[in-house]
Amino acid sequence: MKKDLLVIGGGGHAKVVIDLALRSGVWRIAGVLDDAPGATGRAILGCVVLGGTERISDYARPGTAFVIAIGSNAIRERLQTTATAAGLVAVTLIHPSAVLAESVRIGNGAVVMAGAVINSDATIGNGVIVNTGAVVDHDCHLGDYCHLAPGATLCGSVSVGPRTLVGVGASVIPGIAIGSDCVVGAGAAVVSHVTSGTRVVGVPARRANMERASE
Ligand code: JB2
Repeated sequence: MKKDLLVIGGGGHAKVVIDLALRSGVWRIAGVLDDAPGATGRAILGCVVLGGTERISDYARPGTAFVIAIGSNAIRERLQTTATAAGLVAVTLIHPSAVLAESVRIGNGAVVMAGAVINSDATIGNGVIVNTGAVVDHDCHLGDYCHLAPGATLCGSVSVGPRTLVGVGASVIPGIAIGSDCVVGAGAAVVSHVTSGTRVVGVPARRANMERASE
């Protein structure tokens, strides 16, 4: 029998997460919660937005499975922390076409999208997004609520701090440490360590203004 899954967030990322959950054959979408004005009653891939997160206790009992389907690392962290504190259980979703080595350890509420590859002894934190076609090589560590955007590549033994975004198509050479709350710009080639709270762009990647952060 399929199990109920509550999806929190109702934008573009939610479409991908809902497809992933349904594809597993394990989950039935119990509903979507989204705080956007006017979202209630809308359907996303046939799944109805029940209301906003302020009404989470109306829709979920302790033990209810949920996933945060929002790309913003900070919002995903806040909502996963709140829902977990309320007794809900964050589930991890892995697309059947993703390839994960047996020794990979992966946290609660993480999602691994189609075509991603995660190699031996990599550790993936809670609430992480390993997006479509991203590569995480051996011994990498992704801190909680990171987002590895589509096509990003981490070579071996790279560490990425909590809430850091590695942008679409970016590459990171082996052994690099990227701090927390960083942004690595789209297509960047990271060849030296990145201090927490900074944004780097370009080839080779250099420090830039945080205000222009984007995937
Ligand atoms: O506090 C919140 C909240 N803040 C934003 N609570 C709840 N329940 N929902 C919240 N949201 C909702 O997240 C917004 O109402 C909106 O429905 C959704 C964000 O949608 P958007 O399509 O703007 O972004 P996304 O997070 O679904 O997707 C982004 O990240 C993905 C990883 C996009 O950049 C995608 O292109 C990207 N693939």
